[in-house]
Amino acid sequence: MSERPAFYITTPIYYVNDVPHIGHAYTTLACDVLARFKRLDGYDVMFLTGTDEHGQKVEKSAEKAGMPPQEFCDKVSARFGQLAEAMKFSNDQFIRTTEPRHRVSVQRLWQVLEEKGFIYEDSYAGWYSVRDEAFYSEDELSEGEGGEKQAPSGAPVEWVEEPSYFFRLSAMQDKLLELYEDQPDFVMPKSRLNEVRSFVSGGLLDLSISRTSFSWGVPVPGKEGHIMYVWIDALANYLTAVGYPDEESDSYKAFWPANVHMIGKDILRFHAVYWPAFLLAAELPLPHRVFAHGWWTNEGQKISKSLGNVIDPFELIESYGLDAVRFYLLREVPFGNDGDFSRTSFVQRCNADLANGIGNLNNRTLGLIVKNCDGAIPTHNELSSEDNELLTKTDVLLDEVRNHMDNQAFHKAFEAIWKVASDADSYISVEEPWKLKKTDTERMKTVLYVLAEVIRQLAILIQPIVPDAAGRLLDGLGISVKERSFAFLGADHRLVSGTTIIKPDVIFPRLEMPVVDGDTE
Ligand code: ME8
Repeated sequence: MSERPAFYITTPIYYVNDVPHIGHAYTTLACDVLARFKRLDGYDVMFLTGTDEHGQKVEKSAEKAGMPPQEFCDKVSARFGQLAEAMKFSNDQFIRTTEPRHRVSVQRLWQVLEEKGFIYEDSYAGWYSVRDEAFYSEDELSEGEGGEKQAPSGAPVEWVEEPSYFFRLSAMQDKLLELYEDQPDFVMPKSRLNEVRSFVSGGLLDLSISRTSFSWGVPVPGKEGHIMYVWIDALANYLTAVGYPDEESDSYKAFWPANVHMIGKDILRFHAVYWPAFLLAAELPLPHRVFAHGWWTNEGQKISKSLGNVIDPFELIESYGLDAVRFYLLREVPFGNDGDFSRTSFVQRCNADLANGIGNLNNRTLGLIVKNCDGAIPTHNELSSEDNELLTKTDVLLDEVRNHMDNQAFHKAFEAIWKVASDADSYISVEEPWKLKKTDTERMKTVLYVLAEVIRQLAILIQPIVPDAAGRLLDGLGISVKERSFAFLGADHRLVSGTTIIKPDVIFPRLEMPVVDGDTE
């Protein structure tokens, strides 16, 4: 087994009822940035994503597409695989709930819950939403515009009556409340923890965990006609991927329990109530954290297929380039809050922080080195207090960024990094190395050395966010691949004078403002 500390991070597994959109890309991107960050910081990372392929919603979508469910799942799941490639997600696994290993795992989990006395047979009579794949009690429903009943999410509900097995969720109330008390970081952000706590404090009903009115799911072991409720099936994917039910396997021992289950706020109850309840009942260790991020709207509107305003991540990458997409999504909105996607803010943000920011800094610095220092990292003379100040800010950046990343405060991590980039910009404006060529070449060399060193460290730090651009920056400075981990940050590893540099082509292209209806220009 690895000597390095382990870090296990998961995305929700996405329903294959529809093609991926920006919301799916967002969650997986957040995990990817964290996974890449942890790898560079010396961790043995397991980063899991995948697709949720059973249940009524998927069965109905397959029917609508006129395809057998498995064939339909194969087709849509492949599209999520393509998204992972296009976004350069570095996931270690892509799990599908129709895989045989998953059937073994979730059936075993069921048996354990049954052996421990948490499952009993009865029948369900109540409301169900296929879109949410969720049961709702009468008092959770509201009336839609036409007087029809609807779920809190706005999804339609239908009355269901069928034989069903139940999980004794009601018995878990106290244990769950204890969990939220003892492990206050179990649910983040804090506002979400309060939401969960108040839901659980209100009392829990037992949960229907098998269905009999359709057949697209994992069969309940030994109970003919019952398939598992899609959420017990789906949640168990996090265990399957690391080897459950083989609790002695290296990967289970290394990676379970998960460090972070990243989700959107829509599926908080499933992850922060049902999932720990299943695990507590099965006497399995609990994950350290469930982080529920906010919701994207598109130019102020809910993103939905019926409104025709779904943002296609493939199109965005095509239009703006991958680095810009990755940067914008995590920089624009404080992670955890809701966010509104707008092409204008996209272009403004990327031009200000990427093209004008780090891109311009690199362009100016390497341009001057090529022109005035024979294309090699210059030697520096004695450092001034301004030089030392900027270098020290850079040297201590990792600690601050790490702290933000450990709290999934991506926007704060980015802010800290870009603050140093902007300090470097102020430094170059004050020092004016282009003028020093004529007056003091030794000082010019020192200033350019300091700037190149700051760029080296910034480039190492932004690898998780904009991997392509960071790679080009580091190539330009002649930094070998093995010198790109965080172990090479700080004052112990400086740029080696004399290293040949290559001024790269544009690192962050300037983006065109979108043409808005009514614009005359
Ligand atoms: O819920 N803004 O799958 P799903 C931000 N299969 N994030 C969004 C978003 C938006 N507008 N739209 C979707 C399921 N997401 C289950 C999960 S896990 C054991 C099973 C993201 O395909 C966000 O992460 O409906 C949300 O939680 C997820 O997609 C829902 O994906």
